[in-house]
Amino acid sequence: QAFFRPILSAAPPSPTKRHTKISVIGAGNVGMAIAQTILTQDLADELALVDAKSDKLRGEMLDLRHAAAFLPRTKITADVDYAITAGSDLCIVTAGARQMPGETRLNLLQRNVSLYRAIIPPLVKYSPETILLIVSNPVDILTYVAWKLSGFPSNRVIGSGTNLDSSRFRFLIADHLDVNAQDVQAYIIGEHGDSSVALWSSISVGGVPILSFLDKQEIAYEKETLENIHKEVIDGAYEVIRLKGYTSWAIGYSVANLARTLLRDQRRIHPVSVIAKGFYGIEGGDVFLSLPAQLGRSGVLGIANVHLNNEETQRLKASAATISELTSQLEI
Ligand code: 6V0
Repeated sequence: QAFFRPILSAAPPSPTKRHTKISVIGAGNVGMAIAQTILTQDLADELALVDAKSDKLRGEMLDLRHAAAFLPRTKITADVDYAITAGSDLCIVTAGARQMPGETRLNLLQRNVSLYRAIIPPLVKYSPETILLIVSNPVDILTYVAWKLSGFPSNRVIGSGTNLDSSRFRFLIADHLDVNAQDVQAYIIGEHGDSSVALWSSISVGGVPILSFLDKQEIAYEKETLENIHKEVIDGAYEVIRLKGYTSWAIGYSVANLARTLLRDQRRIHPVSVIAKGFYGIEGGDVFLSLPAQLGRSGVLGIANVHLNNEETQRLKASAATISELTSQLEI
């Protein structure tokens, strides 16, 4: 006998109510931080996890399932077989090889390209309409690789890029001024890494443009102070890795935030890795790097035209050249 006696007059579920499915590839520190943030924020009806290590994967799945009594209802599945990802609205890829002692960045990159050859085609096969959100490092180049391997239009392949760097930046500015980081509008764009570009000229706090405010009030500030804050953003990841071995919580929140904007069609602007040719004077080959992009249910909707001063434009072009140089050496 069924636990519930069905009420025959109850209306069937509305065909317009969408079932949202997210897949996370790579159940390591970053993948699991993303998964748990997605669950607590009620962003999906179904969450599928894929990893190459079956025991670890099953352990993570059971551990999350055991929290069901405290979470919004989400179906959680896990398998080494990509069939489990079928029909995903969003696939988040965090799988990546770790750098071996003495290994060059290019060599690591080439190993990650081989890994992506095994990951991207089955994701595309099982979810031809999905949005790919790339997190593994070097994220800008791997987003390019994922775009090439998927054959998707570029608006459906996005790298988490400097969304995290920008959040670190907003935290540091907020801390400096003793305000709420959510009231600080500030972007880091370009490469997720050492050549990123801080857009000082467009920072505002509660709608007040900061640098012109300081100029008008004749409040002196050192350019060095600004450089140091940017340096702290770049060094932030290295410091966390030195102290705890990996980064996880901030990237987890940052990626879940992107998932919300994409799947709930929030049309918010995020600095994420997108195809950059033709924007902000970036020419040459196809290169992915972070620009302030408007995101929604169909992926990248457009690129915001934030004002860049001359120095910022030059730095962005140099960042594009750095990434382009590495991309051109790849065998995909
Ligand atoms: P991790 O804890 O080693 O997890 C990686 C996972 O990938 C492991 O569980 C592996 O078993 C799995 N994996 C390896 N190969 C495959 C495969 N072929 N198929 C499926 N799964 C596989 O690393 P961690 O989670 O700490 O980092 C993951 C990646 O995210 C790394 O490349 C980091 O550099 C990158 N990050 C990117 C950030 C960003 O802002 N874009 C931020 C933090 C980390």
